Amino acid sequence: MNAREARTHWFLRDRLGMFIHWGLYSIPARGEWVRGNERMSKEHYMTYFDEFDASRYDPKVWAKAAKAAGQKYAVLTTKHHDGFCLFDSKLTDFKATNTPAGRDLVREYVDAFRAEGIAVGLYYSVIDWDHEDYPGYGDKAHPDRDNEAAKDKPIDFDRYLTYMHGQVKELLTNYGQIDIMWFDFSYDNMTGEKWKATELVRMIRSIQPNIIIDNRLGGNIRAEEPEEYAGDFFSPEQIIPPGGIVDVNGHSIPWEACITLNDNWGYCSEDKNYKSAKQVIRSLVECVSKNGNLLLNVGPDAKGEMTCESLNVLNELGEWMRLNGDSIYGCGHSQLAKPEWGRYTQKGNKLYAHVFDRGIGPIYFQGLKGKIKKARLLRDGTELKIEVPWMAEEYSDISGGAFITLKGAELPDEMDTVIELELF
Ligand code: H79
Repeated sequence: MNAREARTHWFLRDRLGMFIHWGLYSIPARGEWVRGNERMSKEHYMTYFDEFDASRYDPKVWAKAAKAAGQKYAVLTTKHHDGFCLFDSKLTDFKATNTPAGRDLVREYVDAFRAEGIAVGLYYSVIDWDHEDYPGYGDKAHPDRDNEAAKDKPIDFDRYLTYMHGQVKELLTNYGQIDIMWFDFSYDNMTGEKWKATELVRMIRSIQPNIIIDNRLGGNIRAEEPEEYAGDFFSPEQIIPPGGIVDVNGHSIPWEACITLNDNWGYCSEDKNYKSAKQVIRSLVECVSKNGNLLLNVGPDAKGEMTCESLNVLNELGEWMRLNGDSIYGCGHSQLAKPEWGRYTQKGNKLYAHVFDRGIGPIYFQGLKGKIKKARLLRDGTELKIEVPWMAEEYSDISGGAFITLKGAELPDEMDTVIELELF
């Protein structure tokens, strides 16, 4: 087992995490890019700083919701692109401790999630629209991108890097063991050594030897010999990669799709385009069937509460996970071809058949004739019979396959009926 495999072992077993985007942008409630998208002035943005009170922020409630949903790890935006810090950084005044909230909100998050046994991840944006030494004018997304007044302002990017490295050091020194460092993100020439990424990653691993790091400092995690800063896992955003993620030799590498519940990461009061629990469950199954994880995002409101819509989805997800989690945790890709009625996940000799579309009649398992020792409904343990339907040989080629007949009471639940097959 190489070092990356050893570090990511728990992560690939746990499969499902909670992503949380929360910050000053939750007040205007038009998504986390509001300052950049609207080219908002610092002066205007400071009005949110002056009123941010986090009055209903209770991460113990978030942690309980995550736990009940079956989420085994979490990632919180400690600083997004706007540069505002939820933690008590000694290196800036632009932090939660100086708002009406008046406290270190990262500390409370770490304590609350750890208390529920949930692994703790920290999101940190290497992009920073607030720091005076981060390039603004001409940068494609920066609020000052076409602000003539910012055009000739000299910047000292090394000063920014010292700041950024210093904040990462604070985050990894002051809160005990941190399980995931989630950087966001490299683009164009802002990538790799532009961030002094090798130095950064060495510092991180010297403080937190077991931490896992995403692949967004740049580099090529899929290469034969990835850069030291290329990270431990690949992080596709808002997409489940069709063939999973493999390295240049075709071997699966750790990956995690980050997907938000509606169409924004940060709170957006008008965005009611939430995915259903059924979509979320099937997406999770899709990820696991390709050896991947799902990091599911919620955007709590300005006061710190998750939306009803999010909580409803998490509740339904949790109920399904409670009964069917055995087909997710510790599971991965099966060598069997994708079945026409759904997906497979597998853990050793336990094969999990996720029946999305049953239609009528028995379910057919290509290639499994004589190979199934026992079949049961995962949700309640009901034994299922393997039987050849009447006249089946005469109207289809069933060589090598097995049939399982479901009775009326065993009809699929709306989300995904899981059949556990114990193989010989
Ligand atoms: O935090 C969430 C998003 O806010 C953040 N990542 C997730 C987890 C994210 N924001 N944007 N993106 C990821 C991709 C955006 C890319 C673009 Fe651009 C922004 C394309 C054009 C503007 C920056 C400038 C990158 C390319 C040019």
